[in-house]
Amino acid sequence: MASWWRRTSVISYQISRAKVDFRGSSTWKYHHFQSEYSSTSLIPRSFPCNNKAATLFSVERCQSTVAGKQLDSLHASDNCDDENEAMDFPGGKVAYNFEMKFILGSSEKRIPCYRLLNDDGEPIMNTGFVQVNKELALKMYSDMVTLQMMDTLFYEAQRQGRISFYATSFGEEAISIASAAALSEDDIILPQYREPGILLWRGFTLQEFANQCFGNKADYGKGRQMPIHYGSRKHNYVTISSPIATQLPQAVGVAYSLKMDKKNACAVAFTGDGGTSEGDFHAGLNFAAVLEAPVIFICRNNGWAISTPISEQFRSDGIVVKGKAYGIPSIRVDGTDALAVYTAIRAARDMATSEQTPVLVETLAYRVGHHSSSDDSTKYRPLDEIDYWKMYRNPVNKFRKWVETKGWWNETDEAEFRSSIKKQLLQAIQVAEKTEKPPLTELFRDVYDLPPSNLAEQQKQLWETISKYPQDFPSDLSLRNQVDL
Ligand SMILES: Cc1ncc(C[n+]2csc(CCOP(=O)(O)OP(=O)(O)O)c2C)c(N)n1
Ligand SMILES: [Mg+2]
Repeated sequence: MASWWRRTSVISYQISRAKVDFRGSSTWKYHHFQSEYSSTSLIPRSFPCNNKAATLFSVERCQSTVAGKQLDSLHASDNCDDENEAMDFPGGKVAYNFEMKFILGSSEKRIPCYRLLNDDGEPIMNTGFVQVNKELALKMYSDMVTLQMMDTLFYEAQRQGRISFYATSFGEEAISIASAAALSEDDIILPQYREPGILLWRGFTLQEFANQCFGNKADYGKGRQMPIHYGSRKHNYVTISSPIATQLPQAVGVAYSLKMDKKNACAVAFTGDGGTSEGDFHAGLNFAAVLEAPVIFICRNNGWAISTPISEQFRSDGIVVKGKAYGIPSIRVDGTDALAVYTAIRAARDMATSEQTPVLVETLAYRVGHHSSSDDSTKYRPLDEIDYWKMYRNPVNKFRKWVETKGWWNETDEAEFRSSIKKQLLQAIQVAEKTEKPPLTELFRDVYDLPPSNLAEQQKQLWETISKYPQDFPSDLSLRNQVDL
């Protein structure tokens, strides 16, 4: 083939692959490109080269990067077809088209949604899924019930003014619980905020949840975060940060680090549909694809970002199609179907770890609760829509029907379990509420090595205010351990 660069005979890629030791133990390969350009006028103006200049690109990457493969295929295409049929271009050959055709912004047929159970919890015939044994199924079911009950009681505690804020997972319980069941505990979770089910699955106790929400001295965040901003090093669960989508590019860094250390683990980043409108979502997916980072992006499409419906969020067919744009394998799953989520996340994890690739999973499950305790969703969406999802597409009821049909659970088990969890929750709330708040000095610690003068000034002002108006502050506020900043 007389390809574009061959015809000009001006660019020669010298690709040498050398084995190098990267950080001592692991053997890596890297591409070393040298491009030499002549001064011929046939070089397209846009091509970034200097006359006769030898430009050296040295890119250090794992052997199997997409860029490497693309360059290989570009080389291999030397021997093929007519230059009139296809353009050799960095990234691969592109066929010519003589009919002007715009790619449509949307297709009539939407990407289908993978599911295994129908709305009555009955398995759909002829669908294969990873077998879930009794022990696993019951842990999945009982954790979903626990999560639902925790949400109910903590939400009530917020309405009673005992905690300042809360957000429930109602309608989306299957997503976090079934994902957790499918993952390894070594996988590092970077949550958005509606995924406490993962922590619950991994053994974070009801007392630990309550301590965080009450911001007492047993809270690992020392009471400095809003309620529900959990984090646990022990459980590989990165502390939630309020700004939406910041966790997504961070997850790629985590995944890339796991890749460099050759760990059999992946990063798992959650986002909501609203989070996908942030630049961080796009930067994260693109970085992940290019770096072949083992990260699973799980987008909980629940139809709403507070009061913004998805019709005002994007005009694409949801989120799943965006994976393709970034070169990431993607799937859409029924988020109310615990078995489908479990099966899909198991497969996504296998791909991510064995093929070292990012994967995008879009789950569809309506946000049945209000956005948070600061929201009243009946102001912007119809009640019957909420009721429909609550009654007929309830992930917990659906999974219960399945475990009951299997003969693994019955009415008595249900009643006993709920009563036991309710007692544990009430106890956890009482203990957390009675536990002393962290010393106020903690407010000023852990951020700066040497605290700046404005922080010292703020601390001084706070002490003065509390001394002057003690009646306006909780009596258990501890000023002990006050330190000079
Ligand atoms: C960068 C940023 N912008 C705005 C907000 C305010 N905010 C908090 S939650 C939220 C909606 C997020 O919706 P979505 O990602 O769909 O998650 P969901 O609440 O539906 O689970 C917004 C806009 C924020 N926290 N951070
Ligand atoms: Mg949403």
